[in-house]
Amino acid sequence: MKIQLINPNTSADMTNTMVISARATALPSTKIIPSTPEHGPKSIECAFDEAIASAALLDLIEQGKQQNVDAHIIACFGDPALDAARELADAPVIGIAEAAFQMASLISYRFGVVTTLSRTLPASEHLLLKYGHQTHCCSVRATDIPVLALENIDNQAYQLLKTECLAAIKQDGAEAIVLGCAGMSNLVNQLSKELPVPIIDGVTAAVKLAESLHQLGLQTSKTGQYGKRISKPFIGRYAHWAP
Ligand code: 5HY
Repeated sequence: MKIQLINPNTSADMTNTMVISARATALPSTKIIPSTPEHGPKSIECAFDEAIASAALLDLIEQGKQQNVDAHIIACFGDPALDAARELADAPVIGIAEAAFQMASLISYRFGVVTTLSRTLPASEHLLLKYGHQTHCCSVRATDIPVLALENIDNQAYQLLKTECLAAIKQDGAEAIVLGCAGMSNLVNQLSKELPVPIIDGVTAAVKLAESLHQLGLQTSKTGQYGKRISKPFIGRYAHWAP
């Protein structure tokens, strides 16, 4: 199968990191096709960044469609434009936050989320509510490590991340930890060795969910919410979305 792995921010280094994690997890027969926008913020850390990144992301979903991919992954923990992408795509579209929450809820009764900036905590809380996981999530913690600092994470930042994971486990009762950024996918193996609970990275969780849906022959439902978008004139720089 072909999986389009979209990094919605414009950091090519971050795309490379997640591609390595995805390829290491995918079946040998799965092809991972990386996709990074040419325009937009270098990292997505607030609602403004997310709004600007979303339009470019939808262009990438359309490109993936033209390449006949079998699944699209939106590899940013805010799951930007996920519903819009599902309106556009026929193949499954998987957001890494939703994928990680789903996986965590299968293997733990209560899980914690450890993310980057405190600024992004409400975004994670909002997604937990939206997806109905709030009763099983007992902890949402920030490290205040900026997304781009993860590209070359130093020991001090790594220890900070580990400390917050431990606090989620010991103080908040987390039985599994969801890592709250696509740029943390290369840290999951080391953290898994050093922490006493399962550690879940959304990128690799999304790859395995995409493979499962493909093997089951399941596509995005085109009835109701994810039905085709309403056809209408679009003008200016968005004219390519006109019928
Ligand atoms: C992400 N931002 O996964 C999110 C994480 C965050 O550019 N890639 C980003 O901190 O919200």
